[in-house]
Amino acid sequence: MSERTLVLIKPDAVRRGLVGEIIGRFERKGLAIEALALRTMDVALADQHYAEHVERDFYPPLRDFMTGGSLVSMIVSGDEAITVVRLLIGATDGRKATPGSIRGDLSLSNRENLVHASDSPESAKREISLWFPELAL
Ligand code: 3AN
Repeated sequence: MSERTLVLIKPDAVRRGLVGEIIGRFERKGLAIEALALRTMDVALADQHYAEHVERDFYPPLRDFMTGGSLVSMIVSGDEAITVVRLLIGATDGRKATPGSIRGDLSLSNRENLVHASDSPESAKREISLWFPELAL
């Protein structure tokens, strides 16, 4: 039943000093941190990570934002972790995300929305192998 998911605590969250707040929510839920790194995303990794978005109008500003500062990459695990983490972070647009979720409580933006998390088992597998190739299964 235990699943692994790839979580990024985005540069806006690092700049705002929200890393501990966000990790704390995952820990208090009962999820486990299997791997964690502070790093930056270069353009090549951004193009791979966001492969489904690279042709979209919104991609250049998204890429600039995601490559513009340190972020925290993590593998988070636990029972149904992929779904549970998506529920904890809330809807993509922080203005519409439900209060109680990370974005609903802490973000007022569709782009600067603090956290990324894999949206399916296929995405989790692909993203873990991109960010933590040494830990891919
Ligand atoms: P999530 O992080 O909720 O999985 P994705 O991966 O679909 O959302 O989108 C990643 C980022 O791409 C969003 N945070 C947002 O900045 C941007 N984005 C996605 N879809 C749109 C859209 N339709 N219009 C504008 N920006 C978008």
